[in-house]
Amino acid sequence: MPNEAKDSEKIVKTITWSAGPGCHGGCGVFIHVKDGKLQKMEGNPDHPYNNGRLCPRALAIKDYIYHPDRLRSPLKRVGKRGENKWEKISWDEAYDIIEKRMNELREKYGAESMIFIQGTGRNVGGWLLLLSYSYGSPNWLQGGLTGNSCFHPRLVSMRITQGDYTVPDCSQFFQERYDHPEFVLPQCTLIWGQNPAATCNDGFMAPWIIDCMKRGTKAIVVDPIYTWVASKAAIWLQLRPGTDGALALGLLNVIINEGLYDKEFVNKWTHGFDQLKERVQEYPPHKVSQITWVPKEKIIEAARLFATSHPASVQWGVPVDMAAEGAIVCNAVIHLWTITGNIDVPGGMAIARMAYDVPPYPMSQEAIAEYYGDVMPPEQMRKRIGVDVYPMVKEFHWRAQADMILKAMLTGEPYPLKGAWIAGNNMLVSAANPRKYYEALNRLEFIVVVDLFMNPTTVALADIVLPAATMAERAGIRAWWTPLNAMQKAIEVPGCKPDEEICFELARRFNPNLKWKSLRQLIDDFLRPSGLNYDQLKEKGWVFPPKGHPTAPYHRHAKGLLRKDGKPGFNTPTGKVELYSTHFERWGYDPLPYYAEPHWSPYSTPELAKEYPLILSTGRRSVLFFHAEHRNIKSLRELEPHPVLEIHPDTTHPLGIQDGDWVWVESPNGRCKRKAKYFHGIDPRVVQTLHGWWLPEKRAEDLFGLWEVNVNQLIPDETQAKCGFGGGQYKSILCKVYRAEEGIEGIYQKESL
Ligand SMILES: Nc1nc2c(c(=O)[nH]1)N[C@H]1C(S)=C(S)[C@@H](COP(=O)(O)OP(=O)(O)OC[C@H]3O[C@@H](n4cnc5c(=O)[nH]c(N)nc54)[C@H](O)[C@@H]3O)O[C@H]1N2
Ligand SMILES: Nc1nc2c(c(=O)[nH]1)N[C@H]1C(S)=C(S)[C@@H](COP(=O)(O)OP(=O)(O)OC[C@H]3O[C@@H](n4cnc5c(=O)[nH]c(N)nc54)[C@H](O)[C@@H]3O)O[C@H]1N2
Ligand SMILES: [Mo]
Repeated sequence: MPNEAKDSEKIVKTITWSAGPGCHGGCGVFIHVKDGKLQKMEGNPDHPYNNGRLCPRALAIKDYIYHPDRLRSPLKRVGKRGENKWEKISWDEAYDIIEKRMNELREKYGAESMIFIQGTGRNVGGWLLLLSYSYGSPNWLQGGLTGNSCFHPRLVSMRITQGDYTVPDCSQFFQERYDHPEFVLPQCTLIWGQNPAATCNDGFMAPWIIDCMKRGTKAIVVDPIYTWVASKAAIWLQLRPGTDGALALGLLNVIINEGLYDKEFVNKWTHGFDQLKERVQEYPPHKVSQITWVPKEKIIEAARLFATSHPASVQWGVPVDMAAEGAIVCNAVIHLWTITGNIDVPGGMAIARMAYDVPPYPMSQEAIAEYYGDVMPPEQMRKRIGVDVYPMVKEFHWRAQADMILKAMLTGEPYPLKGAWIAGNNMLVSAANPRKYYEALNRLEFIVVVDLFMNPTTVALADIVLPAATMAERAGIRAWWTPLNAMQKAIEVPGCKPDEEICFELARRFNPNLKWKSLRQLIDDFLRPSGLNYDQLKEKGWVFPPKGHPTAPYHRHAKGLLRKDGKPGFNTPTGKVELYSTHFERWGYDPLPYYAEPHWSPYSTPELAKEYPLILSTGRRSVLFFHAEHRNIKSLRELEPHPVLEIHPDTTHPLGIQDGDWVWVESPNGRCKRKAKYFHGIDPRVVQTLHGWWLPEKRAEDLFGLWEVNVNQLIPDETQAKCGFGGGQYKSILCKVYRAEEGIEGIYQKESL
């Protein structure tokens, strides 16, 4: 019957976020459903975020959702940890066990003994916050990331120096995008340690940069690798990994000494220019060239192009955070766009606030107090690990400090930790020094892991595993900058539940006085500032804040739209962008930017460099994988079946290594296997490899070959910056490379498909 067939088919309009593509993005999509099953997902051409485009991971979503290995029932461990022996249990049973065990921990050791660990910015963190606060623990964090070295150094540095977060303006604040009359095309974009061909990071769709370049924006690329975008750039600055701070100070030196800065903006809206001018004299181009290996002439040329282009912007990536003293490097880069007058102007660095101030989850101490203030008493909040050591953690952040959590698990200081909830974080793959995490987490009495597949972390550590849902199985909202979107549920996969349902159910059990009686009530409450409820938003799909709204661009500092007191200026103590940071001064830190060498380098540890002569940068993203995800999706894996090491032929020849040979890559911290891949676009003194490798095709009992392929074993932990933000040495360590006698047994063979 044609009608019946039609009734069983539908097209659901939603956006992507989290499991499936895995990413931070918010691409508009149509999900085609037949008989309750997803048939395909395609880009929505009207959605202003992606305008119809999708990445290979989004296009492979059907293989992900209906993967035969997907978890479809809660599991209780019955063997020893790591033995991979499980019993299927019902959701009610799982909730009861969790409630009982976590209540025991709370009574015996205090709620703070339980830590709540998320991975990167998926649609998980906010729900974890709800759960941890309802249970009574302030120890919510992104696990394994030494120095919180992703996004948060940039986020916190921007809040401290300029009072707000900024992003390159690529017309993303308007439905009409590039055609909007107020938008101005950037003349130049400095693409700093970001690879737009592979990654969309932090609520920003990287192809927007390419859109602008196609329309005439010139690019300056700061990258040790000759990437696709470097090949299209006006200038490519091939720096030594980890020397970003020196390069930023060198560029500032040229711009200031040649008088190329925006004098009017600097005079009116910045604080401490004279002190900055004095500081950058320590970084003349010839000295910066020695540090960074970038020719002096190129530094000068880039500084001139950036400063004389109006408007101009900076699209930066995670290597900046991961430099030694990452937060300080962030400050130096912020000063580049500040002194050239590019803040809050069309085509420059647009101030990005959550659309309508609707948070995906509260992202400041004030917002947390507003939403959860009556959930957790202040004396409990003060137990958050890190607040008494790092003023930036106390005043400008809301999570526990990751390195101190690791230490606490191992030493019991400042107090013992006894349990962990891990959601959306394959820690044994993604953490720095994972063997230490393995030892530390194994000491905990009770661990719940919420994930979609078995992986090294679930097998090695979980006592209870809960099967999570993909983006297609979830309803909710998303406002990571703009627009404000409704997410709609298209399908259900029996046995799986979304993080929000799991966390809400347990939050209710741990705190019967929770002010929201249902998830819908909570979402409607979060949506309040927009004047819409969920049903109304769903009807519209997405909405932009209107012109003149404090969360819409431009020139808000001049109009008094940024500060709570309504005065013109930026949301900082001086009301200006602080080139000389009054907060840093108050905390006893250097208020001006400076350069610090990587933890290990040919210059900071010359003795070590004799044995480990190569510089290793890890974790350049592949468009096919999201961190440790997607190695089990055949259509993606067959395009990149093996973990490779990008290495210059001049480096391999003396070592007797040929293209395609298996090699060991080793640092003082550990070693892993890689397949050598000749690459001429890299300095012969540098090698690079992807992180995130584990081998789903291998035995779970062997943790899926984890200790053979995980490059994070080479990376030291506790290299955090002085202020606690930045310094994870993922992008610049020392290593040596030598032939491996054997490859990896049982590794995926493209030919055997
Ligand atoms: N497909 C995909 N997308 C992702 C992710 C993923 O795993 N897969 N991960 C997401 C997450 S959490 C993040 S943080 C972002 C990260 O994405 P990005 O911020 O783009 O960071 P990376 O891909 O690590 O590195 C970007 C570029 O920096 C270069 N680089 C390496 N070392 C250095 C250095 O020391 N200095 C400089 N200036 N450049 C360097 C690399 O060669 C690379 O081309 O991507 C997000 N998006
Ligand atoms: N060597 C090296 N290591 C790095 C980096 C690097 O550049 N180099 N980058 C670091 C950075 S920037 C980051 S942000 C971290 C990221 O590290 P993580 O965020 O820990 O990333 P994954 O290791 O992929 O773990 C994600 C897990 O979450 C599950 N998952 C996905 N979506 C959902 C969901 O919606 N709900 C739940 N419950 N689970 C979900 C996936 O199946 C997967 O097992 O890695 C860091 N590690
Ligand atoms: Mo990240």
